[in-house]
Amino acid sequence: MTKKTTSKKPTSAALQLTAEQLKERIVRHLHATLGTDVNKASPQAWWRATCAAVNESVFDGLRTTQREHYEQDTRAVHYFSLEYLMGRLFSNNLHNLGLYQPAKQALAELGHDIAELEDQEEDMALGNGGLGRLAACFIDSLATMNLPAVGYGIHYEHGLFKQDFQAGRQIERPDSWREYGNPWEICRPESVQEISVYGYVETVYDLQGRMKKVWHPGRIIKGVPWDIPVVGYQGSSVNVLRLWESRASDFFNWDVFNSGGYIDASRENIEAETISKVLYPNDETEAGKELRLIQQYFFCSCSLKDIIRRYKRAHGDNWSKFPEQVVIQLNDTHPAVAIPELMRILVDRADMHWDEAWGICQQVFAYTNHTLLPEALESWSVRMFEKVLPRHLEIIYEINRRFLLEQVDVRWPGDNDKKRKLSIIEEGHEPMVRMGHLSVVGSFRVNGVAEVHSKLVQSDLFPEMVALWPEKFTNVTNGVTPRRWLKACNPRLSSMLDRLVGTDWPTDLKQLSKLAAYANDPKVQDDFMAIKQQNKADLAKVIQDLTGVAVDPAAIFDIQIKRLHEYKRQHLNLLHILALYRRILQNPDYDMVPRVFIFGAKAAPGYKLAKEIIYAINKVAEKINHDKRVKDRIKVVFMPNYRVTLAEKMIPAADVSEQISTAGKEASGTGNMKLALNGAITVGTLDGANIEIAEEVGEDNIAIFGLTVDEVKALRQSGYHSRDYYHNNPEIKAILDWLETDYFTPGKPGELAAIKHSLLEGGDPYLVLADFEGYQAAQQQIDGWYRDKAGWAKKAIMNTACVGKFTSDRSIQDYVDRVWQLTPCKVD
Ligand code: TH1
Repeated sequence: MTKKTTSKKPTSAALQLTAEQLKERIVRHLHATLGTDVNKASPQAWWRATCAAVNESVFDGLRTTQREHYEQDTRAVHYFSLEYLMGRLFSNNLHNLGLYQPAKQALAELGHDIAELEDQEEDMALGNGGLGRLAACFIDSLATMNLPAVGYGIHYEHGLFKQDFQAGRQIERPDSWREYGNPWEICRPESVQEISVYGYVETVYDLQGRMKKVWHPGRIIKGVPWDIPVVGYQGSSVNVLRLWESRASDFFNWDVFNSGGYIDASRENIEAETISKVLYPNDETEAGKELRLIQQYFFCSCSLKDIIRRYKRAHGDNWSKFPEQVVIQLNDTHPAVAIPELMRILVDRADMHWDEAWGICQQVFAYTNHTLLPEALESWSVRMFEKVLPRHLEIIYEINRRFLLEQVDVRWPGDNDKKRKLSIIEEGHEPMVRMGHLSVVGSFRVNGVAEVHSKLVQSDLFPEMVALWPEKFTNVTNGVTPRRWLKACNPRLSSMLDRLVGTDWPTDLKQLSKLAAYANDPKVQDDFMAIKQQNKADLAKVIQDLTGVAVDPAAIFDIQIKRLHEYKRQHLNLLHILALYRRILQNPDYDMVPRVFIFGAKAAPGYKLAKEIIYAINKVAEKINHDKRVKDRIKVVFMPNYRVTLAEKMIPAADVSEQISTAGKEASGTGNMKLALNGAITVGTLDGANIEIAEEVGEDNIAIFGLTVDEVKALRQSGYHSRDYYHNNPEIKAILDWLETDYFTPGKPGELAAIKHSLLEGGDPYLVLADFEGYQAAQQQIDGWYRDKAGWAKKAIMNTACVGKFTSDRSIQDYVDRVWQLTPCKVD
């Protein structure tokens, strides 16, 4: 059981605001903040004036919360993440403040549609996918549960690229989310930090003859903090997301500037500003680029200094309480350089003994692993590390030396294989720093993000570390915030739930289980499916607008939304679509429930095959959508520029949720939770959190298929030959051969051949062909289920009813209990 840490009753003054008062505020800001007038204000100005009106309440909450945390001198969690995928904040903040309805009314009375104003906001897309969106859900839950927390990250000038399709191919355009300023952020010049990079280390001796290391940096960079208030649900705390922007240090440039080096000075400016210029667009691939390491170090160093400044304000130079007050959660290994940085600050700057400093570090850091994919496991060449952070490399060597001597050699005396495997430094032609190893050694807790994933982290990734420190390892299954992913994005279903299970579900999602009692009730079934139908009609309009394709809301809406990656197997989905299409061509009366296959996915700009898969889906879509013989039984649409805002429109309209990764590859998934919560039925493998979703909803309410983790391992061990499936299954053979013809790309045969080649010559690394048969059977099952209207409604209702476990409030409570040991701090 999770303890309840949220307040039930609205407490904030904001909640008592009337539409009339809001109107006054909006018009006042239109005049005083925007410098315009009701008669000539643009929708953009109206939106900004409304944001300013809302901010009066937000800032109230922020001040109160910060005062309370200061006075209570609370222990706080500091979430370190290179990514925060926030999406829009307008309706989120209104909902959480209980101001959505009053604002809607106020704007209507002023002649404006709130939905139109919502569209004025750019998505804040400072993340790639699941990992960044998880961080956003977590800070929402932290504020809602009144837990003292600060999110730290980078204030990227350009978030994730925007995606267009040109002749079916992905084109990237830069994202400029704050080109004209962002109403939610506050610059805090008073909290600027300076950080160093490059240079060399000098060994000196003090008067007592003690050796000291002095780092002479080659470059100093300024970090400017931008605070984004994070509004808890129903007038609870307002926490902060603090994002650092890099600037050239004034101090460093003046002498160059004054000696006539204007150009040199501006080059240094440009280089310094490059650090926070753009988010790396790779999801789960590590590129090893110097700028990425500097980004990581920049935000970790700024954030640590910020934490220490705040700690010293309360405790002076007495470090003994530091581990009681501060816990730092590392969102994957991306911020792992914070570990040697804290050591440097304590040992070099605060003159602390190594052992004492290391004792503090090991009580402060906790590490979340989000992936087992080898290409995502970060390692930095020692050479580059030494160039960028020479002192930190020395510190890592010392951490490693002591670890190998005091832990590994004590446990496995003289075992050099163990030392080689466990060393933070990977030896070889190009020696590397392994950030995963560093994170485990430097943290007091390590968690995976779903039960099966946490088991694999322990058995496959770090088995020896588990032998050394079994109590370090734990699991925290991911979750999503029901405020954004049900209440705000699906208002129709939300009102129905309010009526049936009461209004506590947004902060107590297990309340949804009361819905199960109605699963067989014909009236509830009709209402539930009528809402789904309306949401589908809304999405159909969006599809028409964005792609020009007309789709029928009566068809099954089958949705796969996630980053494009071979392991997520969008191409398995494509092969099944091709199989259906071929069956229709071979048998014009082929009986199937009409289905709309809807994709949303961005490919990393340098990921060739991912881009080929997008192209193939677009070309196949074009052909099928125009083929009269299909008689609208299949439509295929690829939504351009998939992002949080589009997800909010797609998820409430989904009948079927595609979660079809190769077992063992998707650490958790979180889209799977959002879709099930909104009444979609999962077609999925026994991978990541799908396994736990299946446990919750029961096998009647989910279509599971495919190899299990153990079967995948066994098949690989016995030797997987994808060609056997090609030769033994005529449907597979026909489909793959089809892709090589010019059927989908007239006059250009071979344009879609990359998929076939990766599955055959490439050896099919993600076992697409091995799972094809099971997948098509699961899809057949879905088709059968959908024909029974009442039966389908029951399954859909059961999905919503049974996924209460997957609220991010439960994840956060698990972190509190298993990792952070925090107590809520009530704010009135
Ligand atoms: C994702 C995982 O793939 C996904 O399964 C999980 O639900 C999500 O994290 C949240 O835990 C990851 N995203 C990234 C992004 C980068 C590197 C590693 C991962 S793992 C850049």
